[in-house]
Amino acid sequence: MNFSNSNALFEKAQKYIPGGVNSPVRAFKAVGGSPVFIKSAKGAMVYDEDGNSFIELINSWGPMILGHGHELIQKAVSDTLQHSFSFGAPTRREVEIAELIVSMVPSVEKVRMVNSGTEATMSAVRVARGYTGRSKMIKFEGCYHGHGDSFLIAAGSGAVTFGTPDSPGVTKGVANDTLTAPYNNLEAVQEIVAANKGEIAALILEPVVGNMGCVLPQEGFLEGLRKICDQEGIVLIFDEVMTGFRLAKGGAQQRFGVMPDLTTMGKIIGGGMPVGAYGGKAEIMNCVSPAGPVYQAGTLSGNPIAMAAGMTMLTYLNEHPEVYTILENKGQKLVSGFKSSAEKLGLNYTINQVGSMYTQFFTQKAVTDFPSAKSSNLELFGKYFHAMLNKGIYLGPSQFESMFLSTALTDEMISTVISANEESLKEIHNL
Ligand code: HOZ
Repeated sequence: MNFSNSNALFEKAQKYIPGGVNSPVRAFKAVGGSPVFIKSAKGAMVYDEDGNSFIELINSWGPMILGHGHELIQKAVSDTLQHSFSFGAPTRREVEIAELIVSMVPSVEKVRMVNSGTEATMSAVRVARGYTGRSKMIKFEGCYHGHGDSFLIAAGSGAVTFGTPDSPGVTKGVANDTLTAPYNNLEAVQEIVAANKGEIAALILEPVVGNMGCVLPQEGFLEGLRKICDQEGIVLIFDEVMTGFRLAKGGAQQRFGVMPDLTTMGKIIGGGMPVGAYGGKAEIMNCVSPAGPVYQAGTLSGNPIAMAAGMTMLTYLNEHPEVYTILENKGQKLVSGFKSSAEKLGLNYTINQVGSMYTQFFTQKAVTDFPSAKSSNLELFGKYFHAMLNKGIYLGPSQFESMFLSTALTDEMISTVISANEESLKEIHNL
């Protein structure tokens, strides 16, 4: 494949943009080589600046659950454009989307719209602190909750592959208030809570992790956390930026039947536009200004164009619950194809999958937490990534990411991906 236009753009980009990209994972540092510059996308296909086309499995890291350029969302956006772009004043659609979110996400009674998942998590923790009058927070090693200062401690996603999980610029004071526990380890959480009795405001986690690759909660883990939080008066926050509206209409909380106090949302909620949200129990959300004293605001929050895209996306998902069965089947079909190939080739890599999220880890260990995710052979992953790219399959350019499938991925495309995977495995293992 020829990538000369992408390479030239990257060369120029590095002159004007730090590292040549507006979000680190895109730079391909974790897999080597130079990033592909995307020109357009439709359905499950993306097209680059050199005229190459790819079946893609990241869907903008989650939002495009119905595939790219969905007609209904395009129409909603273009109709709304006729009425101008931003008012900085309340609109009817903000009320409608809030009502819809409350009806879809089981634990959410009130919701505030923001502009990204990062804003949502920063705000949710602030509210938890305001509500409890406590300062400390527990997060899990390898979970990523955006780039707010207090979350960049043992963070997953791009922060892992750049080898600086504790980012310079985060003060010791902030870092001291973030306590970290190993994922899927209830005992460790109990110990931290006991050692910091009465001081912990919030416990935040990805109920299914997407940011150390896809890692599932073990039986009883979420329930155990709920119990600890109830006993200790800690606000339990599920970061459902990735899992929300993806693993079920009501997200991971619906799928696993465990209710958090607060939920952070993003990605699908904006239909591809920059949107985030946080919501939860009315008693806690009533602390948010102007109802309460915890300040949080935004000129572009509830932006009409973004709300139109999000409302159309959520309405579609709400009215078409079969989407989740379709996605479940696609996920299972793809992963069982991968597993048969591995068996045929005498390989034994761990594949974690739940619904339309999956990661193939280049390790034989069961991946249940950050150390096991990090036992993956990253050099091999880089080779695999490029082998797949050259066969027209665009994956997330890091071992520590989940793939996200869309309804636009056809059975024929799934077969193509399975064959490309088998060929790529042969290639990287000289089989
Ligand atoms: N941090 C995102 C994935 N976990 C990547 C966002 C992007 O580069 O678009």
